[in-house]
Amino acid sequence: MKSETRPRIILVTGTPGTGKTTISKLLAERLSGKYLGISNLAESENLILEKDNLRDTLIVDIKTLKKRIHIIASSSQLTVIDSHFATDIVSNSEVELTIVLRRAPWLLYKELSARGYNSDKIKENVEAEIIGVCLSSALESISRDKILEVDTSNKTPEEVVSLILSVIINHAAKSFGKVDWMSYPEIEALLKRF
Ligand code: DAT
Repeated sequence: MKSETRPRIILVTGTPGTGKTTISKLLAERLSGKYLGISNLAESENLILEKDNLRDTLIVDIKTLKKRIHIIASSSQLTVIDSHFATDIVSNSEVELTIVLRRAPWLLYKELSARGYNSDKIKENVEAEIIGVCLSSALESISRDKILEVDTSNKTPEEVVSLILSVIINHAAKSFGKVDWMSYPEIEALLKRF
């Protein structure tokens, strides 16, 4: 009888600039898996429904995207998916682990400014990080025992990946909900910029 192993999917989510692409690629490499960047996939396969010029963001065809992800992930033993809306595109039952990357909002501000994002887009993303939008959306669809929150601030990508590998390989305890940016003194000066 042919034995069927279900393809493994690890989601990496987080506000833009928290380090998803860097960490997902490194993690996929360490686990000999496939890296799948959802923004690139949506653009290369023409799954952009419209451009929201006001928010400088893309509206994607989620339904078709989900089907494509399913097909792509089925062709590999392990896929690391990089997307800031990752939890909308893969269901809880398909996911082994969801990693929510966090980054201190004042560092995120620097990162997004260096990218040349406009001030409204910086504000939107920094505020989303402060209130933890990506963690909330992960909690809406992914079970709590599959969520790992990692603060990438002041760590190297290698340090972040070894922390994640200690959970995946050595079953180190996962946690989330410990990040509270509002309790840091830096937040006051940052908010005054907006
Ligand atoms: P995202 O995909 O979330 O937009 P990115 O990986 O494209 O983020 O960019 C993150 C930038 O920050 C990249 O230039 C690498 C840098 N960086 C510094 N420390 C990092 C860390 N601990 N983890 C991930 N990226 C880090």
